[in-house]
Amino acid sequence: MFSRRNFFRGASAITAAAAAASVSRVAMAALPEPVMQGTPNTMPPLVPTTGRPYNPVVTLNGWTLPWRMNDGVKEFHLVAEPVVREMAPGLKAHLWGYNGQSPGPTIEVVEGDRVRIFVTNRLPEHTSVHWHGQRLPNGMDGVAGLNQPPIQPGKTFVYEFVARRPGTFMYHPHADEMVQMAMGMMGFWITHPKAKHPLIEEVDRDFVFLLNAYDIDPGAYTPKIMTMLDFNLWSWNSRVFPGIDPLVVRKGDKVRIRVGNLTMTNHPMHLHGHEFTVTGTDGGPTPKAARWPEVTTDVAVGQMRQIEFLANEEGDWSFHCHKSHHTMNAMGHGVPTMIGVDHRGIAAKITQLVPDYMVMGERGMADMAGMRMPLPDNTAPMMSGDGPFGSVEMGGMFSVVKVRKDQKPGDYKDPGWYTHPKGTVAFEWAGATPEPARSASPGGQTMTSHDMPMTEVEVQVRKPSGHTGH
Ligand SMILES: [Cu+2]
Repeated sequence: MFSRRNFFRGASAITAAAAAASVSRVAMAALPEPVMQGTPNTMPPLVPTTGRPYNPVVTLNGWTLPWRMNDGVKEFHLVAEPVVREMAPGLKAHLWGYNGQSPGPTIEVVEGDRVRIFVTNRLPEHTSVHWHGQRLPNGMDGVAGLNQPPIQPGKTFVYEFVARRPGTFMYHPHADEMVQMAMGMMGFWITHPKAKHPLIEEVDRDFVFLLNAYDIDPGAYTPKIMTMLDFNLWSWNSRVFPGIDPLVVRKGDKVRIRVGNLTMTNHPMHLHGHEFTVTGTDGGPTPKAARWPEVTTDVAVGQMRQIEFLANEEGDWSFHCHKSHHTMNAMGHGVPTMIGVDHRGIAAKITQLVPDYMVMGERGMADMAGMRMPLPDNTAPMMSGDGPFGSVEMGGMFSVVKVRKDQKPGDYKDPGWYTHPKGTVAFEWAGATPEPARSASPGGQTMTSHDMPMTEVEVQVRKPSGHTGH
């Protein structure tokens, strides 16, 4: 149905043969050949050629791990290893991941499947894999020291269990996890229902990605692993805007987006142009009576949410984290608010002494997006992304849901920018501009004031420079 070669940008390292391979007697005792991925591009859905059928997901800037069937058992081979992940064009990070990328590949199985996962450790320290949300034997839960000895460098461990309940899950280490998750070790897991499920809708498009965050100094390549709150790269599947692919859908499609949060803070995920419902979590499908329409849903730390909507409004619709610091890249921090401070004249004088001097933020920060500042090598601009009307002034956790009526079923190719019908774009008013009405009241009068200063105090808005806690 899908042509792997011309479907998406770039070539896939996946060999279809690996997915379809059945196991010979000789190979039965051997490890499945690990399948590696060389590109951060969004790969086409991996339509199953063995095992029970299902409607596969699309991993944003990621891929699904092929498997082999071995006497009715689905066998996967994960390789934990250092990787170089392109987080956006021009920004490469030295991360730890699985099978060539961070995050690791998505694992897709069917409810009731017996699954065997070989995990080879090519990291410089021990690791383990926890299968977040799964019902499984306690000894397969992957907490090093508690459920199993750690997997030492160079060793391979085997995990085996039955995927008992359908849903949206993830995997990550439970060994030196502060370091290993800060370095990008994580992956998505989907268990598809084995038959029509009363609470699981069939959808036309099913996207998945993990929320993750890194602290990489501009010009550096390796994340700082001690950071608890003050990350400077807020990413989806270790990509930052404008490096995150659009979510391309056909008008009228039923769309599901599954999101898991492996950062250290919550992310209110916000979709423009459509309402959605949360149809499930890592705890399973949400009962119908407990669903309500939303346009933003918070994904707390360690949680997963699956949202669904009918894509019936054409256009290019923003989809992003609603924390505004999470939709910008490195350099968005430590800059004082200078709005309202008039630098005119001063900059010209300083420029005579320091030719590269630049005044930032006296009219807001939007100028930043248009500036071609001399950036250190290997840095994503703070706000960027060229849209059809100029810079989008975004970074980090931001992408676009592109709804098109002429997109073919199953086609994920980027259709380019939306062509707005005539008369449907906000435009500049050319007529007279009378004074707008303003409130005449100086403030609420519900209570009389007490102990207020005798003279009026006017405050300037300035963000605190120590910006922890966001
Ligand atoms: Cu966020």
